[in-house]
Amino acid sequence: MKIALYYAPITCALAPYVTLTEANANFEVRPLNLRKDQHKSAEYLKINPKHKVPVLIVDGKTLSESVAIQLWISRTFPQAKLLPSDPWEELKAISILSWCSGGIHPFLARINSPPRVCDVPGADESVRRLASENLFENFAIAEELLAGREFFFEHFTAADAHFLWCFRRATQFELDLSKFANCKAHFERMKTRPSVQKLLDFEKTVQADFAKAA
Ligand SMILES: N[C@@H](CCC(=O)N[C@@H](CS)C(=O)NCC(=O)O)C(=O)O
Repeated sequence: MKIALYYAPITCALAPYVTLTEANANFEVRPLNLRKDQHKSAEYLKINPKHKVPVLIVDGKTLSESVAIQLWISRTFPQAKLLPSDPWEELKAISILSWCSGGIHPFLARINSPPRVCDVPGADESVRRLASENLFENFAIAEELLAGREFFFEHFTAADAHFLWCFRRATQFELDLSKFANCKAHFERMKTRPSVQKLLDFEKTVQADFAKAA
C-alpha cells in the first residue's frame, strides 16, 4: 500500500502526521508552502478543491478532512489501538475528533486571519476577541475532560493527536492560556512522545527548506 500525506507546517496536518507515525505506517510526506499559495495551484486544486491540507492519498485514492483521515488510519492499523476498543468509547473519541475539527479549529482560523470572515474595516480586534472567547469556552470543556487524566481515554488515541494540534495552535497566538492547566499539561506530555518529536523535527526541516527556497 502506498500512502502519501499532503502537509504544511503549523497546520492541522500535524494530527494525521502524528497518527500515521503512531501507527508505524510507512508514508511519504508531500509538503506544501501555504505562504507561496501552493495549495491554490491548479494541480493541487484537482486533488483538493477546498485548497486545504491535510489530504491523504492511498494507492492513488484521495481522502480529505482530518477526521476521515484519522479514522482511516485507525481502521487500517488496528494493532496501534488509535481509538478505544469499546464501541461507545470509540464513538466518544470520534466525537472529540469532530469537535476539534468542527468546533475548535474554526475559532483558531478566525484568530489567525480575521479578514477571512469579516472585511469590515477595523473589525479584526473584535473578531479575534469573540473567537478567543469561544475558543476558551471549548478549552474549559477540554480542561474538565482532561482533569486527572493522561489522555482523553485509557491510552493514547487519535483524539489526543488532534487536540494536541488545537492547543498548540492556540499557543502560537498572543492568548492567556494560563487557566487551562490540564490542557497545557496534556500538551507538554504529548510533546514528549516520539511521534510528536518526529513531527516537530520534520516541521523544522520543512520550514528550513522553504526559507532556503524563498
Ligand atoms: N476541516 C478541515 C480543515 C482543514 C484546514 O482548514 N486546513 C488549513 C490549515 S490548518 C488549510 O489548509 N488552510 C488553507 C486554506 O484554507 O486556504 C480538516 O479538518 O481537514
